[in-house]
Amino acid sequence: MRIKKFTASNYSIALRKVKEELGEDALILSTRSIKPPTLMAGRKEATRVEITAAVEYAAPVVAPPTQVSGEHEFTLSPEKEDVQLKSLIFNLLSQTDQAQSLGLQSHQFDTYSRLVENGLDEKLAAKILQKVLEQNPQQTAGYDKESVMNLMKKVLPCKGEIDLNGYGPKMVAFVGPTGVGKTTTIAKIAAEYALRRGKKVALVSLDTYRLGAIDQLRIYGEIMEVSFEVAGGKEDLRRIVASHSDKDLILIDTTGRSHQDKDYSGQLKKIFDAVGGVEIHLVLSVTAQEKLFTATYHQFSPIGVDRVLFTKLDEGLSFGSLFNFSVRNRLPISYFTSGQRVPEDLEVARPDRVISLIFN
Ligand SMILES: Nc1nc2c(ncn2[C@@H]2O[C@H](COP(=O)(O)OP(=O)(O)OP(=O)(O)O)[C@@H](O)[C@H]2O)c(=O)[nH]1
Ligand SMILES: [Mg+2]
Repeated sequence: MRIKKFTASNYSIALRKVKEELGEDALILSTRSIKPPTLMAGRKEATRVEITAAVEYAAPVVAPPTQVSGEHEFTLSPEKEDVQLKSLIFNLLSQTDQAQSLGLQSHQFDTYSRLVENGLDEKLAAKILQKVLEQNPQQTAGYDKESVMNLMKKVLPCKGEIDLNGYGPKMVAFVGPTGVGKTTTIAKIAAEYALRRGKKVALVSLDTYRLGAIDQLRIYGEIMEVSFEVAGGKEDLRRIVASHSDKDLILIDTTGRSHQDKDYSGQLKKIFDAVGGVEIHLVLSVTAQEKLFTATYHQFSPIGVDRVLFTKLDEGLSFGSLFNFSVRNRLPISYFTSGQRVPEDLEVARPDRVISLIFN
């Protein structure tokens, strides 16, 4: 095993040096940026990057090693190799926490960086790249991105639009934190089914908690000429559902609550259990942190969350969290919303869209 550090003004150049000297099979152990220590003669010195790479003895070494300033080479004696290497890798890992040490090859580094920069979990990104490599060990940089995109599309669960039962009303409830866009999204979905597809739709609000919340959905109902009802509890909901047995779709709005409100999902569960067969869509805004996605999912999981719906794509900055969350929890995505316009800013979730959000 030969290990060497390469420094350059940017990652592409450093990576090119790695490939030129250690070959395509070089293993990236770590990367880091090196900040200049001082301002030199009034001119700001540029930040440099350092890549530590390794290659097996047998791997093709394209050019003989040249000692360029800032590059250090060290070869380990075979006897001590294992112990020293493990300790070296351990140190590098604890210093840099770079997922390249998870076995990625140099030509995968660009794709890996892009995924991680866009919020994909480092371990998940490394796993995907490793899988791609396993499937096609001969691959080179040119094919890398495309294979990764294809694999990501395959693993991302999307269930598409609400599937009507065909018999009796399909009931769908939307739960989630405050202000993520539950009510607005319901109005968009109601418009899609009632106005565009000519289906019979009823709107029900369980949101008696917040002043004005009922009016918000009531007004949408009036504009669309769709029935609107308010349910104060499970008896109300049972009665309302029975009186709308002719409908194709009943959309149920709920009050947004903080993830810290542990009792809330228990209360909702009792209400939904009273009618049975309610499909639950967890509504999350992509502007929130991934930690909040997880906390909210735990909050509502006692009800039995069936789908996740992501709002405010138009305000999102990175979309890897959306992929991480859906893949980790195997929770299919139903819709995306990307603006405040009703009904325009609604789309059925497709893996292609997520992948392009992450890569572009
Ligand atoms: N930019 C953007 N804003 C949105 C989107 N969806 C909803 N909003 C806005 O987010 C705000 C809150 O929307 P609501 O539908 O009231 O959210 P909610 O989840 O019902 O809120 P609570 O009932 O208070 O929990 C409104 O100003 C909406 O117009 C979206 O996709 N993008
Ligand atoms: Mg609301």
